[in-house]
Amino acid sequence: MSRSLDSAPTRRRLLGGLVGSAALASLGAPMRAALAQSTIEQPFANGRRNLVAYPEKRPLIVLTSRPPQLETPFEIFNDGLITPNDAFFVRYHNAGIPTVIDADAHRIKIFGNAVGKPYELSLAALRSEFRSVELVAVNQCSGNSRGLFNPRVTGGQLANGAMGNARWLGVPLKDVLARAELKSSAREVTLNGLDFALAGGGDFVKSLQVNHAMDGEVMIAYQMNGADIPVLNGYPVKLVVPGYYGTYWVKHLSEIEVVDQSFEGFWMKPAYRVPDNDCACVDPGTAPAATRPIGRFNVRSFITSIGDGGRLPAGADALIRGIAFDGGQGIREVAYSVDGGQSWREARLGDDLGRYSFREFTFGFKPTRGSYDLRVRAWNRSGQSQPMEALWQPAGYMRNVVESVRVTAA
Ligand SMILES: Nc1nc2c(c(=O)[nH]1)N[C@H]1C(S)=C(S)[C@@H](COP(=O)(O)O)O[C@H]1N2
Ligand SMILES: [Mo]
Repeated sequence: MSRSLDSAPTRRRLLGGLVGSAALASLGAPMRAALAQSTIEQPFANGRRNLVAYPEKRPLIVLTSRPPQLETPFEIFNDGLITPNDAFFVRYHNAGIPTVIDADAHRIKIFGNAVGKPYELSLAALRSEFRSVELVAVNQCSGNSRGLFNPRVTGGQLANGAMGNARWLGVPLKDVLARAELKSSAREVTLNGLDFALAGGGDFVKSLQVNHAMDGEVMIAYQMNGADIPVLNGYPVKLVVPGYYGTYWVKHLSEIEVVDQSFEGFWMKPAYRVPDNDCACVDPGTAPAATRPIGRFNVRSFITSIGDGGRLPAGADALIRGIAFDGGQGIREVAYSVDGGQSWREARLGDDLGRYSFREFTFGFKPTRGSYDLRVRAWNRSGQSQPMEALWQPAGYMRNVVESVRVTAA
């Protein structure tokens, strides 16, 4: 089965003009009006951003239009623990994104010098010849919150919306690799998708250590929240690497090459590396002595029910809600403070959708008139937590400081 973005039932097609400046002409009057009128103020980097509805998406914050890079407006995280497909953020590196995807014709090639039996896998075979698994997991861009770095760093000036939590259905990568009969020399598994570089930078190819690729959790997903994966999020199949930064979650997956040496393509080195020390950080303005590929998420927590500058009624009980997550240990505790971190109490945790999922927390308090500095801080099951002061690194990755939400009760 193939699907179409312009809702014709046979093929999935991204509007030809989507990624160019000609795009706006093809977006139609309502969308042009939305572009003209709908903006959002971010608290950094010449804060005004456009909200535009791309195919299969509701209006999202535009970072770049070619290729599309879209951020989820933060209020949406208060609607529920699962991020809707049409609100999920979009990140691409290269302008050569696929505009027509025929799922029937799509093949995933499994090959390489460390494979005994190379083969090509159709989606029909992926769905019918392998056991499927389901998992709720957060995808988060390495550069989520980069725009909040101080001192500032170059790169997409994101607020906190380059993340999302979805229920993924797919097949363990391990089973797909096993059919190719890996040789004992297998060292890394490289992953490539249909998109390509139009100028510089090189094709976006990522790599995992073979034991990670074979851990049984890394998955080739063909559904997201019970539906086809939106084209902009990787239709018809994307790699899901639970607990790891989004850079490994290769979209439109089409080539899996198993190799007997270390893969050092541009997007593994020099891109997407962090200081090779415990905090993955350096003194502001300095460069790390050594780096390693970025890995698992650190611990984060966010208040979602009210934002910085928000108002609460004085003298009434306020229920504050938020989300916490980590790289896969699972959240053990969330503490909250209403006085800027001087005193802390324990928040209530909500439903557990699995250790890779957002975890809800709530707490109540009754403000009198005045201002409050709300903070939340999470711990995972191995005792890792969030720093009280922001850490810094030159690429602007892995921000996880305890954030401050200043509200007024009146
Ligand atoms: N094919 C392809 N896959 C990709 C990328 C890309 O540029 N091309 N970017 C990666 C990065 S850095 C991120 S953060 C995630 C974002 O996933 P999403 O666009 O579905 O939210 O996709 C990853 N997979
Ligand atoms: Mo990313």
